[in-house]
Amino acid sequence: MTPRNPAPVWAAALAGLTAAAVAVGVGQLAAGVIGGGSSPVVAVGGAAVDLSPAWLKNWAIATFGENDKVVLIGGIFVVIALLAAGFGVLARIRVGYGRLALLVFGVLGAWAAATRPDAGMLDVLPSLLAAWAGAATLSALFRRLEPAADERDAAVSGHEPEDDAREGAGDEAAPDAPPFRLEQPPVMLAGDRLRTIDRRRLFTGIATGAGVAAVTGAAGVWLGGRNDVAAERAQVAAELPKPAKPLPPLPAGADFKIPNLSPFVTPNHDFYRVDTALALPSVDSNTWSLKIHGMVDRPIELSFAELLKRPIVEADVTLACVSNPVGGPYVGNARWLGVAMAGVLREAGIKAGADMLLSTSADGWTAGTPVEVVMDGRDALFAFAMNGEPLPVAHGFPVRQVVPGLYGYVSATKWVVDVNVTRFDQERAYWTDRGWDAKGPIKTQSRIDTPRNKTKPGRNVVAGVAWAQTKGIAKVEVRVDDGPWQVARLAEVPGLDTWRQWTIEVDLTSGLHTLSCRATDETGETQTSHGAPPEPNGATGYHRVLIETT
Ligand SMILES: Nc1nc2c(c(=O)[nH]1)N[C@H]1C(S)=C(S)[C@@H](COP(=O)(O)O)O[C@H]1N2
Ligand SMILES: [Mo]
Repeated sequence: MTPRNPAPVWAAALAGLTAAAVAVGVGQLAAGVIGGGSSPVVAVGGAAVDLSPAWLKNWAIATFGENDKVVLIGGIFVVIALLAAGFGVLARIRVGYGRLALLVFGVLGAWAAATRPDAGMLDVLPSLLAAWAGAATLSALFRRLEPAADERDAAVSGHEPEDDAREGAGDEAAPDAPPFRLEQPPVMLAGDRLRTIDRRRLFTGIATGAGVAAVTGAAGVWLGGRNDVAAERAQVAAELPKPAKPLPPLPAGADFKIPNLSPFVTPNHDFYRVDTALALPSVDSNTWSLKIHGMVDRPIELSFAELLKRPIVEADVTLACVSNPVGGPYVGNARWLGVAMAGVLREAGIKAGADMLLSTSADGWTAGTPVEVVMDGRDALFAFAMNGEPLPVAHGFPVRQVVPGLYGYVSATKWVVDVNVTRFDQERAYWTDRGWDAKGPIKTQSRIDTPRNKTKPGRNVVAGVAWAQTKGIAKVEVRVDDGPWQVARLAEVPGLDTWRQWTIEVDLTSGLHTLSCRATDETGETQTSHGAPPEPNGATGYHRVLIETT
């Protein structure tokens, strides 16, 4: 179609970008004011996470690791920018088209926000307000792209009075605009294009838009930050209950303290994080509750205070992510405080035939855990503290599940609010619908932490960790190239549910060498040498590292 507005493409694209920036800023501000309501960008990102195919998600986790969310948000901004520039160019044909495109985008954002599992009624507002602000900005900027009134008269171009760009312009509407639509002969359009725009007016408009975007965006982020649960965490920290049977201190021999070897206890701030939450759920411990329902004799609802009045269990448990490749970083060990899941479930009374605990988080993520695993006596917990402090928000404040021996995706629900006692043949959990097995017992694994790439020839300390939660590690062996397997020295462990440090000294000649390790668990089973990717139920194979000695 022939552009009606004479503005050059670059100016129109800039106007579109500015409109989108204002839209994002206003959306952020609205989300901050509403509170808990996610910003349009986060809502769209969250929907993208849930709707994207499993292979794409797995690729993102494998490629970007814990930065996957940053990359996603960055990608969304790039897409928004490209679309917005396009909307601006579209608006040259008719400003109304550009506005309509922004509006459609806003409705999509509202839809994304409304269909988030933790959505409230108000969550559609930020996207709609954003679209409205973006459309208004686009109109205002396009008014500035029009030629000045005198030039317009001179060109006798029959500028149309109902042109969308002029709508609501008030002060800028041509006073003598004819109340009917003039047909524009093509020749006059050609004349239109010859007219130049007033760059000064355009740039002051864009600068104003950028200012509005920056101020609203920053205010929104600041307001959103006030919704965090730092105060509630501090309150929980002050009243952290004591375990009924405190664990003895960790054995001194649990940690070799070898440089570059993972410490036995992973500090909370170093603990790996894997979840689908783009914006961390802010769950207030004072209003949190946990519902146990479904195939039970007596449904239960527990407040945080009621949970903490139950016998408190302390347990050392190593969590592992099913997405962890062999040798990867998604494993961590902590000392947890929590309440035995089995006790709560026994009180509710699990009905015969139930074999699945479908737990749901505040943000709608789900995990399906076998009933028999949780009830078999292991330290399966509704945990509220990690290494002596309330759960960090990123790790599930106020309450998460911790189940020794199961990968996180089938057990470790953070921000848990609901447990439906049900059957595997009736319900499916989040990752089960995305190509991963319904049940995910952790596989025996071992990892070389040091050295990782370069070292000196001669005697070298090799060290790492190995894990076989609920079974325990009985042996770790290391070999250099195709040499004999040599048995490593094992650190002490407080129980069977944690990883175990190991170390060995080996002689390395100068040149390239491959170090491999393998673990044997206390049931006598050695991890398989068969290499398999994480999907669908956990990676297998020996960890190998290529070392250069110089
Ligand atoms: N609410 C919620 N809980 C969740 C997840 C999630 O995406 N959402 N991811 C699970 C997965 S896949 C793992 S491996 C563990 C990771 O726990 P961490 O982030 O505390 O290390 O949390 C589990 N709990
Ligand atoms: Mo995971």
